[in-house]
Amino acid sequence: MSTTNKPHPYKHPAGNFAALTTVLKRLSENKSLLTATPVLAKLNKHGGVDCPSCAWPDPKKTHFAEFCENGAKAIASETTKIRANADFFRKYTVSELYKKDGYWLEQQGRLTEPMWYNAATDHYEPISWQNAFQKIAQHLNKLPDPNQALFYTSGRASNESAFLFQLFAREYGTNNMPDCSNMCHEATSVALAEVVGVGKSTIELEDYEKADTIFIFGQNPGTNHPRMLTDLEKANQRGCNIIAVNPLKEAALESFIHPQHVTELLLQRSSKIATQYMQVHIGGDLSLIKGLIKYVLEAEAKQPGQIDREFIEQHTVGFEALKEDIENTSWGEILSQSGISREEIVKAAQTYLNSKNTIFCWCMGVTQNKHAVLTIQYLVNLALLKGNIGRPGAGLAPVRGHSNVQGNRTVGITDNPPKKLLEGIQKIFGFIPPAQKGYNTVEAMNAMYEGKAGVFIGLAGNFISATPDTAYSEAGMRKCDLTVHISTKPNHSHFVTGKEALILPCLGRTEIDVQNGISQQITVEDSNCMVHASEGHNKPASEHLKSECTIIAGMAQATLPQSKVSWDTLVKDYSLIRTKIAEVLPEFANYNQLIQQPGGFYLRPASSKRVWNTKSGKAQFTSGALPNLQLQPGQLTMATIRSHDQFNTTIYGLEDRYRNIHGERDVIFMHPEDMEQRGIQNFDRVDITSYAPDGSQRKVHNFKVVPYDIPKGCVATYYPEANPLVPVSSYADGSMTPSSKYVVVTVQKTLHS
Ligand SMILES: Nc1nc2c(c(=O)[nH]1)N[C@H]1C(S)=C(S)[C@@H](COP(=O)(O)OP(=O)(O)OC[C@H]3O[C@@H](n4cnc5c(=O)[nH]c(N)nc54)[C@H](O)[C@@H]3O)O[C@H]1N2
Ligand SMILES: Nc1nc2c(c(=O)[nH]1)N[C@H]1C(S)=C(S)[C@@H](COP(=O)(O)OP(=O)(O)OC[C@H]3O[C@@H](n4cnc5c(=O)[nH]c(N)nc54)[C@H](O)[C@@H]3O)O[C@H]1N2
Ligand code: SF4
Ligand SMILES: [Mo]
Repeated sequence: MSTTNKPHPYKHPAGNFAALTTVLKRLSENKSLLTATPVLAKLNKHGGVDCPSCAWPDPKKTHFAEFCENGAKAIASETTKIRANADFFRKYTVSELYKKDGYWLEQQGRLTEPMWYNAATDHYEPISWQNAFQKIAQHLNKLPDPNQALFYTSGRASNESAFLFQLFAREYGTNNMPDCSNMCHEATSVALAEVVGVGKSTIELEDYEKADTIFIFGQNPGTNHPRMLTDLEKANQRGCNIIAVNPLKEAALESFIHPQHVTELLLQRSSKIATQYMQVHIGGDLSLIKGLIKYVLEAEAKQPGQIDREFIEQHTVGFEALKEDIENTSWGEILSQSGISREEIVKAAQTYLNSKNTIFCWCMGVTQNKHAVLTIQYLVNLALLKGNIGRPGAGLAPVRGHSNVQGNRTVGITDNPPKKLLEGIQKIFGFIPPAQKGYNTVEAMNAMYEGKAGVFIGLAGNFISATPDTAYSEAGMRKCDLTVHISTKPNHSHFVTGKEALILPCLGRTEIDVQNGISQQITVEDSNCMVHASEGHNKPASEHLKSECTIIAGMAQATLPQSKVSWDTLVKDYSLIRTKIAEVLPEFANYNQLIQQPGGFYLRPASSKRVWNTKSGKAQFTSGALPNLQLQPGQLTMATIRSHDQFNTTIYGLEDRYRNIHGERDVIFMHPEDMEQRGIQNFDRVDITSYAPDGSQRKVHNFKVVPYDIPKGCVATYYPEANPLVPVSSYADGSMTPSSKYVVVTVQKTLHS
């Protein structure tokens, strides 16, 4: 290894005092100490606000401070005192704002009133709510085909607003409902639906207390689900094995000091997290899992009784085909594709064999990959071998991202609606919803680019920065006649306008939402299928804001004067929306009563009861060949990842503490030997070229090289800065999840003229 290009790993345990000082810094930058503190005091507690950041579940018994550093950053950001008001939009042209980065935009504060883009002046100008709704109605009613409209949703939206949004889209006549889930856990939803019947976690939070082994594939919980560290810390302390599978050494998967535990802090007493860390090659998880299964089957052949034969016989199909597939997969292929030694694989497989109850967690490192669906199905194979689904302390745990991404899908945000949803809508609302599949995110991007989409409406989210292939995404958006964004803060998508554009500012989750004189609750579903209420108490950022629900009702009423939906009645009392959800989807029976109990209620998926709603009526073992991951000489595989100071495309700050990055985001993490081979020194600047499956190339410039503990041949960059490199044509087979964690690239030193 080079002596000059040594990685500089973060030497401290995660959490620690730094978490506290960062929170104070963000509160002060947003001038939100007074507005955020009361929210934080009740965050994730009954009667308070559900954290709008990630989807990690709340414990049944909540503590004094039930939030983490990144939850606090989200609250500081939403409760900011700074305003992006009409003066702000008068000051800057849209062309100027287009050039600003995500960090700058985030610092401009909360939106305050509806704005319309005037192409003649290149400025956004105030518009009344009524005129905004009329413009949307005119554009939608002008389209020759309702399938030329796109209704995008991000997982920030509540069950209530998501339900109304899909109702509006379907009554208008389309299933074009791309959502952030398409770029996120869609591969999970598709994979699990096929093999266990439902695309959701089969475990509850308490199961972490009963597991003997927890696998964590492709997830960085210290940043993205920080309260998970508390559960992992406890698990480790009682002797549970924690096996992390991640190409990057992530500091927070190694050790942790709970920032809210005074003794831990004062004594600097850190806890270990991972008991085994496998630095898999990017894209190599499938081969690694095949290796684990191979060892398990070899051990079983030598000494029968180690796998759960009874479970396999009673509950599954496809075991013999899997056995044959594994026999035909050589150790050579497994070791070379995974980049993990046989000893390491055997160690992990032996741990698995020795443990009674195992939980399998996974996140974006697994889902954002061309062979993601098959990889997840192999994780299920591994679980099924020992009957690790549907009993305490064991199960499948896809860890969701956005706080209500799971709920949005449950209440009907999907381009591919199930029959029972359509039947329910028809029965309860008396119109025939369209049955034809709509566009997912990649299909929506293509439709825009090909000029087949006239109107884009985004309920939360930041489509342009979140989608792959930024230049392509922007070119498509600009071809629309009208683009509409329902948002809380300015983001890049607002400044990539259609011929006309609107920004409709809405209440955030922390704010009081009074309808008909009564403060309303909204509901969300967390990663473990618990549905609970959230209620804001802060004064709205501006008197002109409307709630998401009333904005959707306003658009619907203007567009569909003959609507069968009593929009006015529903948005005066959100409990009536919940009643309608329960009428359409019977699993929500007693919805309004159940959310009044602390913690809410559990939408138990059938798979957790070993009821398999699959084609065969059984859990399904899957078999499939390893992909060809052979690269051309000089090429590397690149994953695009999140820093500690961002929530998706919202950039709170420029630090990535656990990876020792400060004050910038255009960086590329590289193995020192890969640097040396290319004559690259620490912190040199490089251009990165990506290679799409169709042969096209994309380029970004001037990224700073940081030596890092990452396998040779692998590099990592931040999302969304590296999104211009992610080809729209590269996505997961079966789910069309963009391959944001598997981009083929080369790097060249930037030539300065
Ligand atoms: N603070 C904060 N919290 C968040 C978010 C945020 O942006 N900020 N985003 C939310 C959302 S929407 C989501 S979906 C989640 C995302 O949560 P994560 O999935 O944890 O996020 P990422 O940073 O995208 O990637 C996770 C990990 O995948 C690893 N990885 C990359 N390629 C591979 C691979 O081929 N195999 C394996 N095994 N690992 C790989 C990376 O090294 C990284 O540690 O977090 C949610 N929570
Ligand atoms: N290269 C690459 N691309 C990726 C990923 C990756 O790992 N790599 N990850 C993908 C994943 S997992 C996801 S989930 C997507 C995220 O994609 P999106 O969900 O589209 O993006 P966000 O950045 O979460 O959207 C943030 C915006 O939502 C608005 N907002 C915030 N709170 C509220 C609210 O309460 N109501 C309303 N109406 N608006 C609000 C704000 O204006 C903010 O700018 O990105 C995907 N893109
Ligand atoms: S773990 Fe996620 S949901 Fe919980 S407080 Fe932190 S960011 Fe919010
Ligand atoms: Mo996500």
